[in-house]
Amino acid sequence: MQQKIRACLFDLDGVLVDTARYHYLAWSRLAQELGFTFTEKDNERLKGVSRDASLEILLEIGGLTLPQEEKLRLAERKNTWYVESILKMNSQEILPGALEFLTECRLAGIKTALGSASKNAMTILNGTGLAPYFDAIIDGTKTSRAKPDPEVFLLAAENLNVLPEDCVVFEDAEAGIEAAVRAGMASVGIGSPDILKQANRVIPSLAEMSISRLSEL
Ligand code: B16
Ligand code: MG
Repeated sequence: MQQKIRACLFDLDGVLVDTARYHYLAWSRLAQELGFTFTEKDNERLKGVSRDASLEILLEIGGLTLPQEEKLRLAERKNTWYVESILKMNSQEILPGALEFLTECRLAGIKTALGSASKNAMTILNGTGLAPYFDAIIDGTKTSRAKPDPEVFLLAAENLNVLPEDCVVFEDAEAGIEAAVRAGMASVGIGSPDILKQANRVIPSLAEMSISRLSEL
């Protein structure tokens, strides 16, 4: 894959924690209020997608067209419910293998960064105790362009003072893998090889990853 890996960049939802179910609970509650059903299958379309873009998809599913002001109000309403859920998170919700691999990276001198679309990433990192494992944290409050734009990962590399070609991205969303490719970085998909086709390698979870496996990439 590359000569030397100097940094590992991690997506949050779907890689380090599973917050998709909290997003789903909040979006489906909003859909119910608006008078339609939002299914778990529909929720798949929102993974890795920004909050505003997620609302657009939800409204499209419900066949609704609303003024911008109303959309802002609805996104805020959904976020209030979502934040209620994530404020209750603790370290037990860290996905298998994540802490072990982050620890291994740091011991090996490989830098670590978060690269998430979420504007609530700090709440999640603080609640789960993950925050101290990162040398840089780039989230939705620091970026203006959503994945598949490479901005989030390029900013992370810049913050770490590492070249893009020396980074590996860990991502569960197709748009996130595309962002890594566009950033000129290697990528490891977490999930299904049928969906994450552009990744250099796909594994079911970080429990399948280690520094020695990283060097085999
Ligand atoms: P927020 P990631 C993404 O997180 C989620 O996968 C996506 O479902 C969500 O809409 C997005 O964050 C924005 O989240 O509403 O908290 O700003 O996978 O990029 O870590
Ligand atoms: Mg994700």
